[in-house]
Amino acid sequence: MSLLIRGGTVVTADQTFRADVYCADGKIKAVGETLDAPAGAQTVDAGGQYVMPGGIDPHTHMELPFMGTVASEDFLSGTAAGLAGGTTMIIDFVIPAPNVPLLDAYEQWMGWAKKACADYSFHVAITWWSDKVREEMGVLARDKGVNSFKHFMAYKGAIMVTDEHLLASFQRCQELGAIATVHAENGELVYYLQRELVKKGITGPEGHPLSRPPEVEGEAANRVIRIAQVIGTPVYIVHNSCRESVEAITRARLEGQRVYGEVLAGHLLVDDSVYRNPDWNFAAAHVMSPPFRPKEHQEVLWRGLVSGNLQTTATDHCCFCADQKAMGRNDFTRIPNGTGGVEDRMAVLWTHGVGAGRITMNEFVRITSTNAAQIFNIYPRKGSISVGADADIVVWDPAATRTISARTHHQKIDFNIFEGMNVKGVPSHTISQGKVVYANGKLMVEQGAGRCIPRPTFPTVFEAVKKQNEARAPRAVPREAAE
Ligand code: DUC
Ligand code: ZN
Ligand code: ZN
Repeated sequence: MSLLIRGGTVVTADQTFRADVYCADGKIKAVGETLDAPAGAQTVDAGGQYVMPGGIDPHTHMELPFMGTVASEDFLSGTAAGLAGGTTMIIDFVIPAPNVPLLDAYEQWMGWAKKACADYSFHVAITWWSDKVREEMGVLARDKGVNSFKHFMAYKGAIMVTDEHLLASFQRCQELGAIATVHAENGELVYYLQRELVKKGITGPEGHPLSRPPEVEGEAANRVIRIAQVIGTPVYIVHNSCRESVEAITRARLEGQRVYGEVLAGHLLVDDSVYRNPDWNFAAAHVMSPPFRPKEHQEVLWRGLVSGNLQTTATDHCCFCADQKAMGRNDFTRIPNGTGGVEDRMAVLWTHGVGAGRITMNEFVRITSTNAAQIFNIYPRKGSISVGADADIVVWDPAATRTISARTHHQKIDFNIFEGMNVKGVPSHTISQGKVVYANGKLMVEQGAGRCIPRPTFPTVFEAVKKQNEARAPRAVPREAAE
């Protein structure tokens, strides 16, 4: 099975050039100005279009059991929707309930993901702590290709970790050369504010953003950055939504700390007015954490991407339909948190990023694919158009348009936070492992074709951070030895 993508302009994180791309056996075999199609090869005409690395969404939650229900999008429908939008790989999360062994949860998620039609990988969440957790982190890192562990600083009484356990896990990450990722919101403050609001009779979705103001996110971001600094471990903060956390990341990066920041397509474009909509269902459909913010935060997020202080874009794709959201009809704290977006991220970012003149095409590739591949250590297998890379490619038609709608999207959710948005620039073809799986509006996916992509740990970066820390810290010498 071979494929020639002919006549397009290749756009990567650092170059734009005219080239054909030849793929066989799931890999890119040649990139050159005029390539001949071998006998039997399928051809895709990319004339007038851009040929880019397929998108990587580093933050999704397919079929997640959460807040008393299960996310409606499964691994097959979710990866298919991603492919329809030009995303060829997701990194999802194994989230063990407290006291559940990490490896049991990992196997459970692996079982669910077997039906995926595009490649995937897993971060694993640390929701409790014991010697066994410590040991299983090692097994996951060494034998299962897990190089990132997630920590929820919110969701008290459920999956939130204490600072004590966060610290223990960060130390273990440092030993293993695995990256610590964090949902940064102060869970105690959220819990306190939720109770206060409900006491005052504020029980509708308008209470959601009031219970999670930017200060709650900023405090947690600052705290976790300092914890990571003291432990001497790199840290990746997911879904930064506001000025406060972007400032914390920027400050730390200026100090030379290895801190990475992700932003969601939704936070760049949807603002908090949605929670004041008189239609309860509409407002509840937007309940996710962190919440959508007042408009002024959006420009800060865009600037974060342009300056490089934020490196990746994601969706936190975690779908709940109206009947599930209704669980919180009388109490906003019980509305399942989550929205969709895996299908729309690329088009929305192209339109409002490249189309609006905020970012270049190369920056688009960086923030939708290459940076995630580099940070999570799967580059250049993913995130590049180069010989030897996986043939995960999107052929992007910059002139084509689409109006986003829940009526026409492929996502398994009855709502779309970008409803009615006109996007200019959409995929004409998506290629996964060298096969055309989406062409001009038609999906041709194969259940189970997706593979779990191992991500090796990166101890050398960690050695550098450790040395840098030792050089900076005052020498810890016992008093007698110093005398
Ligand atoms: N936020 C959400 O909105 N949903 C899933 C988990 C999260 O952190
Ligand atoms: Zn989160
Ligand atoms: Zn999430």
